[in-house]
Amino acid sequence: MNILDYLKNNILYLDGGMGTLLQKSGLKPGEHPEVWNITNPQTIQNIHRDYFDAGSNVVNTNTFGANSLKFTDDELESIIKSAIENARIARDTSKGTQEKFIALDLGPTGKLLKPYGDFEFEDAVNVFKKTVGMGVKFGVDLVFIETMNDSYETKAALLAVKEMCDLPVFVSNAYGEDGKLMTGASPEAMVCMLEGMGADAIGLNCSLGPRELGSIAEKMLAVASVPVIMKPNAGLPKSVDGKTVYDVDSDEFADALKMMIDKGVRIAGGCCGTTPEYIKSLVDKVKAQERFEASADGIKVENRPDIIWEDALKGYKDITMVSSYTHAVVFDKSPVLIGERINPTGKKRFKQALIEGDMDYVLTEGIRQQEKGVHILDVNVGIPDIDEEKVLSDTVFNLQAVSDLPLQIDTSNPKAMEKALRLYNGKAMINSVNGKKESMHAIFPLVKKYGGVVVALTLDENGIPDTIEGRVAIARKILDTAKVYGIDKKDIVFDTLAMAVSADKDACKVTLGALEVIKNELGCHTSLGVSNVSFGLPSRDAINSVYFASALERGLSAAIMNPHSDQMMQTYYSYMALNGFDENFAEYITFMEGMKPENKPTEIVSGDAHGALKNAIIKGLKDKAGVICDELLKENAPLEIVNGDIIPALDIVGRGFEEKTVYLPQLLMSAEGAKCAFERIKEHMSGSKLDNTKKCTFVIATVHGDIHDIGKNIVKLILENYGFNVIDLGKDVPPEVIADKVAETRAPLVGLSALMTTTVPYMEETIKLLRERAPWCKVIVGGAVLTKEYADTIGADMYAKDAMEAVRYADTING
Ligand code: B1M
Repeated sequence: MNILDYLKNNILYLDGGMGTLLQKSGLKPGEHPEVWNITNPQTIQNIHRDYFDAGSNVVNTNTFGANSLKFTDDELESIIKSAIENARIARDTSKGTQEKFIALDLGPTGKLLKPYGDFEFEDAVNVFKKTVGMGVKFGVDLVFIETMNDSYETKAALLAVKEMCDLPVFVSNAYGEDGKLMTGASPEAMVCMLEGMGADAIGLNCSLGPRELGSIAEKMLAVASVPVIMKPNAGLPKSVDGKTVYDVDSDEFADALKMMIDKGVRIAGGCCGTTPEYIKSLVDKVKAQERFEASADGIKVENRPDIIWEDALKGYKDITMVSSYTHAVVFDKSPVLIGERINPTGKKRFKQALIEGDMDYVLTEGIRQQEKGVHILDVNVGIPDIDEEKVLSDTVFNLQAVSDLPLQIDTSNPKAMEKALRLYNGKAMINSVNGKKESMHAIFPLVKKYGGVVVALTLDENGIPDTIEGRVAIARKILDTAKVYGIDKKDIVFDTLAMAVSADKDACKVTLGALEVIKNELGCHTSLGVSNVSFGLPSRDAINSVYFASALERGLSAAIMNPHSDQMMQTYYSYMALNGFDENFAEYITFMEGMKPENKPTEIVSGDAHGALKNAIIKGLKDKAGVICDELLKENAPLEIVNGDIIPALDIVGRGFEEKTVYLPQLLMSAEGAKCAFERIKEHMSGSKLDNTKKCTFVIATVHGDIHDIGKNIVKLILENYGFNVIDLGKDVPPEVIADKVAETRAPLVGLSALMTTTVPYMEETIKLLRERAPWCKVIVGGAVLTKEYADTIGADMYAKDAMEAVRYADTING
């Protein structure tokens, strides 16, 4: 039986932890568990069989880390072949009588994708494709993508599966305590993107216990039309006598998970710390659930989970939503604002920026619109003689690094559209399709493959109808054709085309009339490029804002508009307040207060270069950070820029990260911005030593486990400028490497940097080792997490708050 057919009437039980059991069987730290498929097949078969015997319907092959980054092609092929064979033997020899399926397990590559890391998106797709191709060759029933904590890598994996086979595919992510993925995605954003791309089931696994993951699963249940998966850990890990133990036993685990099954979870199993005992307990409890329960009027009614869940499968959610790498934007009753400013039409400076490749100019336009309160950014880079495929995908790629808003990809070039959709990290709005056959046949396959909400223009081969009926008829035709491509009505938003009213006095009536019919009779969402209505007229904002209000009253769902127009924004906030979407008029009041001249935020002007540098770092505009830093260096001392601008900007981002208003991708982009500024400072200082005496050797490193090296690099630069011979061992440096180097060079000075509470213990370990192996050396420690008191506790000779303190102390040792 196909697993998806089985799911229609049944709850599906997964297996539990594999790593935990392998460790018990002797797997050593650092050893690849996947190799055990070949070297210890019996052990792997026994684990799979125990899960099948416990009642699991699905076991995941022991291929979590089986990919071409870790293994050669030949090794990979034999690992995957034996992994599937082991699962098959277990299935054939299990005494369990339930339906049984084998899933090819696909875990993360362990690399961070660009722009946050150095791994190309397409390289990630290819790595996954290789594993999937082999899995398909040796025969599995489905593919199970799991434990991904980055939405972008998840997309790469799902795309790879879709491009390699037609097998069912389940996707499960690892959420943190904040209810988000490491790179910031909310559960709703993940459902939005993955459902759009055609995942057959979506859920969460690992990281936390069943109770902690419950609230995240509920968020998924509220928006997912496909079955929701839950595969938690056996609670939270604790270290007891040097061993990792989990704090939730099988009984408690099963109770908590059964409660979630009652709420709608349809696919359940376990992750780290869980064993066949946990799965058995879960299966027994759900199956033992009383078949009859008292109803409100005292009559016993049948309560069979398998039947209840047939209803749940009909749990189609008619929700139109798009997403970015962090969140989903839902088309609901309150209107969605789509910023129109990333568009060269009629903008000389913008065109020039596109031609010159001035990406920061384009990105700034996006950031400014986000600050004005739009929910989605339209991205159009179409000018003649430009390589639109490249420029559009570069813009989409870079915009995602500085803004977390969903994007509306706006091009009439299907190739450029596909390239941009492919590397978009979420479910985009697609602008646009129209009623022409050619357009529908070019765009709908893209919507189906990559997911998206497509803007459908009510025009076709015969042009734009000048009647309401004509435009609605095209809308019907578009809906019918979309259905043939398997595209749901909820993923189409109709644009009934705002025409210049100066050229046709009835333009407004027809557009808004068609909009109303489409909204009320076809039950579809609508969108309008409102500003078009005033083309050719003076004081365009006046017409635009009244038109906008009329459209909203007739049911407009989304407006493509200029958020820098105060009149348009006033209309929006007034509409929100008048229609009960703005509790206590809070947003309205904030907006109106902000409009008073005395309360307008000071724009960062070129004269205020310090503010501009901070802003560029905070926003992650690295090229800009470099250019402004160059400007500042003309009149400011390098260390003043470091201490007065760069560090405070990073502190602001760091605070945001702590308060969960900034996510790792943004943190990374800010770090890049800071590094760019720092590079300029370095260049500026090269050749202009502050002290020309030759001084002693100074070994410097960021300690083991810590990759924060901006501070360490600053200290290094200043030390070099004061004449020290600095040997930089880099970041994440193990204690032995540092001790070896100091012993080898007989350096009298060592500098250690650490930025995290979790890595300071390695600093202590390093100092201990230095005391044994290089007792002559003096150790200076620094880094935001340290204090003088702590430095004393771990046995350092000196705590330096900043680079200059390090230099001053080092000078005393140099003699
Ligand atoms: Co992360 N990070 N980060 N981070 N990061 C912090 C440190 C954090 C405080 C942010 C926060 O939550 N508020 C937090 C640590 C929390 C804690 O330990 N309690 C944190 C975290 C949690 C993480 C990750 C775990 C996030 C994640 O993956 N979920 C991850 C860690 C990965 C790892 O290390 N294993 C991570 C990653 C990153 C980025 C890669 C994105 C990036 C680093 C890029 C890089 O360095 N190449 C980054 C950044 C930029 C920061 C913040 C925002 C800024 C750090 C910085 O560069 N400051 C930081 C928050 C903050 O500090 N406000 C944060 C500027 C720098 C010049 O200052 O290094 O203190 P600092 O150096 C100063 C002085 O301290 C002194 O002189 C320098 C100049 O004045 N000094 C010395 C430093 N070393 C010295 C040595 C000396 C003498 C003086 O003698 C030898």
